[in-house]
Amino acid sequence: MTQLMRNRVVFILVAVGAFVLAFGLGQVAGNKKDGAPKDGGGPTAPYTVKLVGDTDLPAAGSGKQELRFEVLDPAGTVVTDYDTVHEKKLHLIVAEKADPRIYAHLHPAFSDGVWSVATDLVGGEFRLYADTRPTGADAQVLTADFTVDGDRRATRAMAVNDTATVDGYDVALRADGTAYTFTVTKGGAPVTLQPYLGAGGHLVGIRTESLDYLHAHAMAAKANTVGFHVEAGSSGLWVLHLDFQVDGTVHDATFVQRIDGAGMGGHDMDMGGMDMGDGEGHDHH
Ligand SMILES: [Cu+2]
Repeated sequence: MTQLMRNRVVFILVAVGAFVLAFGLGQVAGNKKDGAPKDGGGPTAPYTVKLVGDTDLPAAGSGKQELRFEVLDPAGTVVTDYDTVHEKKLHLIVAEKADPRIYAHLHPAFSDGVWSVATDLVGGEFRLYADTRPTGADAQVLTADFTVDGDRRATRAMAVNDTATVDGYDVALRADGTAYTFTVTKGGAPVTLQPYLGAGGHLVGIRTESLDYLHAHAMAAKANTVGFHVEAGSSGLWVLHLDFQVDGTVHDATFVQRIDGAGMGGHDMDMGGMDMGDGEGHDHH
C-alpha cells in the first residue's frame, strides 16, 4: 500500500467515525465484540442469551405465556450488571420469523439474573433480540428462537409501503439514500412527537428471511417529523418499525422497504458534503 493510499484510508476511517458519532448510529446485530481472555489466543466466545425453561410457550389467551431468559458472558456466567442505555438496561425485541411485521418492543423485569416478561403472542415461530450492554462490555444484540403453541396467522403478502396507519395516526415515510424521514399526522393535522426512551423516536429494522437486525435512534424530533440515518448491514427486504410517542402513548408504525445494505456497491452514502472518495469507506461493519 502506498503512503498516499494509506493516508486516504486513514482519512476515510476518520470521516466514517465522525459520521457515525454525528448521527448516533444504532448497532447492527452480529457486530459483537470479543470477550477474549487476557492471555489471548483462540477464537473469541460471544455473549449469549439463553431461554429459561421451555422454548415452546403456551398459546395466547392462556395467561401463562411468559418469556424468561438469562444473558451469559463469554465464560458462561450469568450477567447481573448492565449499563442503562436509552433509559433501560435491556430492550427486548420479539418478531415473528416468517413475518417480522409481527413485532413487540418490551422491557422485561429483572430478578436474580433472570429477565422475564408476560407476552400474549399468537402461535408461530419467533426470534427474540436482547439489545443490551453488560457493564464493561460493548453493546450486544443477542438472539434466541422460540415457538408459541396454537393457531397460526394466515400468511400475508410482503408488500413495500411508504405510508402506514396505526391507532388513527397516519405515518408517511420518505427515504432519500440513507436518510429516512417519517411524518406523523392525525386526521390530516400534524401531531407533536414526544421524546421516547431518550430519543425523538426509535427505528428497529428486521430483514426478512435472514432476520438481520438494526436499531437506529433519531435525532430530536421536530414537531411531527423525525429523521434517522439507516444503514443496513445487508441488502434486501427489510421490515421497519417506527416507535413514536404522542400524548404519552407509544405507537408502532410498520413499513416494508427494499434497502441496499452497506458494502454492496452501487450505493452512494450521503456524507453531508464530506469527500468520501470512490466508495472505499463502505465496508466498515
Ligand atoms: Cu426499549
